[in-house]
Amino acid sequence: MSSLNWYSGLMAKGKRSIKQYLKAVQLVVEVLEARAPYSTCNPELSKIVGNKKRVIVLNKSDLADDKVTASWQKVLSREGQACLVCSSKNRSGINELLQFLQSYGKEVKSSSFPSLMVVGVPNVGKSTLVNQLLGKKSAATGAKAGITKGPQWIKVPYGWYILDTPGLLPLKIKKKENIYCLATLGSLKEELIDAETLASWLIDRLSAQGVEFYFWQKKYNLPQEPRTREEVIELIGLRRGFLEKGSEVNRNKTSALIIRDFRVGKIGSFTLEYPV
Ligand SMILES: Nc1nc2c(ncn2[C@@H]2O[C@H](COP(=O)(O)OP(=O)(O)OP(=O)(O)O)[C@@H](O)[C@H]2O)c(=O)[nH]1
Ligand SMILES: [Mg+2]
Repeated sequence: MSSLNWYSGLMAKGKRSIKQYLKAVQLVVEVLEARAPYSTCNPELSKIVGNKKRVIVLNKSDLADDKVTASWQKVLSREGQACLVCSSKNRSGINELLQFLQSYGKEVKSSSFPSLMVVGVPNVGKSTLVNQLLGKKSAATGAKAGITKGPQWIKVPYGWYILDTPGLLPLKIKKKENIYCLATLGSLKEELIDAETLASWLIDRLSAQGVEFYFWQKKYNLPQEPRTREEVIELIGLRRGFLEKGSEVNRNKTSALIIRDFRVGKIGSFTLEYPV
């Protein structure tokens, strides 16, 4: 996708800095979004990490379908790979991660304190997770991609040093499907995909997973049941009073609302990708 090109310089720099710090750490915590573990897994990161000990964290589990998350955990834990399920919002799974650090810390042979690096694509909750491990706010967080600008070292209890890193996207994302998942979850800059195109894709995606048009009526308190995805946007816009001159619905603004609502779980706990 050509509009991703301007990102490349930034991402190449991030990749180099991760490569450089990797030598100094004994563990990599790879954060994936529980709602789309496939799209939020950056194969380039996995390649850089190589044989270094790694633990996968399926974060934002509070926003995902629990059953599907459990299946993902099973699949990702194959072949001895550690995989934990966390919500950095409600702290679930954080104690398990701390226990893992405590016990793995004893195994690590290091001249000083052991250290780990938190990696992942933008907006999956890396900095929020670091703050939860720390028990207080220390890493900057935010609801859009690119909040962490440079690597930052933070010391947590249990003797570990933690390096929080900026989100890193693959330089090339081939499948439209992966790009749309990343955009829906806020891992891409908003300008990259037009809001209406993305919201329409999301409505279709949820329909394919059994979310009927009646669901939208109930969720947004619409006066009638939409019959098409266009009507979903139209009726939500009308309901919210997102009107332009001439009383036409501002579809762009309405679409942006739908995406935002999905992103923070206001629409419900839906996983976008299932393990195969
Ligand atoms: N519901 C929910 N929201 C979360 C969770 N973890 C993080 N968030 C929210 O997701 C947004 C992004 O969190 P960050 O911690 O800044 O994400 P990041 O991966 O550090 O992002 P970059 O630094 O931009 O790569 C923030 O609005 C957080 O409050 C979680 O487990 N559940
Ligand atoms: Mg961050």
